[in-house]
Order: sequence, then C-alpha cells, then structure tokens
Amino acid sequence: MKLIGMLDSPYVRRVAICLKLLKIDFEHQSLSVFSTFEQFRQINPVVKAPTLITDDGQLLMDSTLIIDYLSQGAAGDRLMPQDAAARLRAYRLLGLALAACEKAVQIVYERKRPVEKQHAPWTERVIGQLLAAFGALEAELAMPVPQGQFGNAEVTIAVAWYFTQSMMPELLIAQDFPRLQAFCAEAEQRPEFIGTPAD
Ligand SMILES: N[C@@H](CCC(=O)N[C@@H](CS)C(=O)NCC(=O)O)C(=O)O
Repeated sequence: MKLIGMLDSPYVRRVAICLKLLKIDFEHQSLSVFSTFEQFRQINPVVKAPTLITDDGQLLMDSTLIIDYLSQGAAGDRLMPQDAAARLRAYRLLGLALAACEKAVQIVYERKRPVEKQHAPWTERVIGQLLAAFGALEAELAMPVPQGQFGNAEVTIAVAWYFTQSMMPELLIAQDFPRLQAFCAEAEQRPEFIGTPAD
C-alpha cells in the first residue's frame, strides 16, 4: 500500500494519521501536485492528493473515500463510533472539519494567483465560510468528545486546525477558539500526529 502526496495537505495528513491509528503499514511518497506535477501525473493522471495505491495496484482518490475503504472492519467502521447518536455527531463534526479544510485550501490557492487576478469579494466569502466552520466546531466542543474516542472526526478537526493555523494565522485567531485550540494541541501530542508532521 502506498500513499502519494505531501503531508502539508490536510487531506494527505488525515489519511496518513488514520492509517497509523488503524495500524496499517504503508509506504509514503511525498510528491507535490505543483512542483512535481508531471511525476504525479505519471502515477495518477488526475493529479489529486491524496492518492492511494492498493497492494494490487488500484488507485483510490479522495481522503474520505480512502479512509472509508481502509477503516471497514468486521464490526463496522473502526474509526467511527458504533453508537448511533455518537456516530451522527461524528458525521456532523467531520462535515464541519472537511468544510474548514476545503475553505482553507481555497484561500491558499487564491493567494497563489497573481495579485491583480485575486478577487477580494470571493476571498471574503470564503474567509466567512472558514470562520463559520471553525465557529461551529468550537460550539460543538462545548460538549467534550468522550474520553477514549479518537477516530476519523477527531483527526480531521485537528489537521484542519493545524493547516489553517500554519497557513493563515492572521485569519484564525487561536484565542477566539479556546476549546479547539486545547483539543488540537492535545491531538498533536499523540504519537500518530508527532510521527506525521506536516511537511
Ligand atoms: N476532497 C478531496 C480534496 C483533495 C484535494 O483537493 N487535494 C489537493 C491538495 S491539498 C489537490 O489534490 N490539489 C490539486 C488539484 O486539485 O489540482 C479529498 O478529500 O481528498
């Protein structure tokens, strides 16, 4: 099994951390969708990170689908709560964290464009969506995640926070999100996170 993509992508990092939580061995090839576009294209013509190559050579794309595929066990999804109400909450958290990842990545891509081509009203809209997603996550964490529960949703919240904090700290004022800040700082202390640093 081989994971392609750089760990500075929150999507690649969430897959790598989930693989480690699942104790699945994998090889990691740190290719960039920008600086090594051609090399990436030779492996996956669609050039999406993460790309997973299964042991029998099949290509999978999209972090959510990859994690879904890998985490299925005999008793269901190993990275989601089994209890129905807890699972529903985890899906709610996941939706918010994935929206935060998407909006943060959109801002990074917008900033890669020449300044004269950047569209301020669009950026403002996306920043509003980004802050709404983190605001809703902060409110959700008023009800703490149960002790011992740490799966797909919790990983995704923490990688979204780290990515946004490191790429646009001026937009995401950590003190405005004290529960998220504490939750994610604790997550980053886990061995699966320490062993999977964003590049
Ligand atoms: N929904 C996808 C998003 C993945 C994504 O957009 N990855 C970025 C890197 S952070 C990428 O592949 N960008 C290259 C491109 O879209 O051309 C997922 O969850 O994997």
